[in-house]
Amino acid sequence: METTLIILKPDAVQRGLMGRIISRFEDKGLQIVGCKLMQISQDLAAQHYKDHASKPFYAGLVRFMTSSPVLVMAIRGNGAIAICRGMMGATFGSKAAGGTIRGDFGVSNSFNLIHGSDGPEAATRELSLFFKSGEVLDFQRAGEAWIYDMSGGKPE
Ligand code: IDP
Ligand code: MG
Repeated sequence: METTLIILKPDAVQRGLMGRIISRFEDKGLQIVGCKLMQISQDLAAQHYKDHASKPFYAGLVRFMTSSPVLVMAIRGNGAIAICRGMMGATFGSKAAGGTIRGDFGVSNSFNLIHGSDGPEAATRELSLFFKSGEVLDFQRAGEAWIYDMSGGKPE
């Protein structure tokens, strides 16, 4: 099972889209194992987006991400990282396909509603930036046996 970091960005929170976006992940069968509303500090934004520090959009991105509260989630599932990236859609709202979160809920290229880790290394790094130990929980869901076929001993 993989765990990925998802951030519902300030535009998603301000536009009242949290519930509808969370529902998509729950409907898919992914498990929310960590969740909190928080205001991202300058320092945390800089650490989170350090790979983008030299990009022309970096200053605006940090301003946006620190401007208003965000909802951060740890989301778990078999292949959760790639599944969440697919559900998010392309980076730019103007280009994201219908059926994706960015495609269905926004048109802006910089206010694009959601962040998701782009690989296992990023997921580990980003989860540790946003969640302290003990804030990401291990628990069994009542309906787990109907989410995955476990007859082969691993989730299919
Ligand atoms: P991703 O969020 O789809 O992984 P990245 O390329 O990692 O996309 O960029 C991080 C974030 O920076 C994007 O989600 C978006 O908010 C912002 N961003 C990326 N490229 C641009 C741009 O060309 N103009 C404005 N904002 C951008
Ligand atoms: Mg990225």
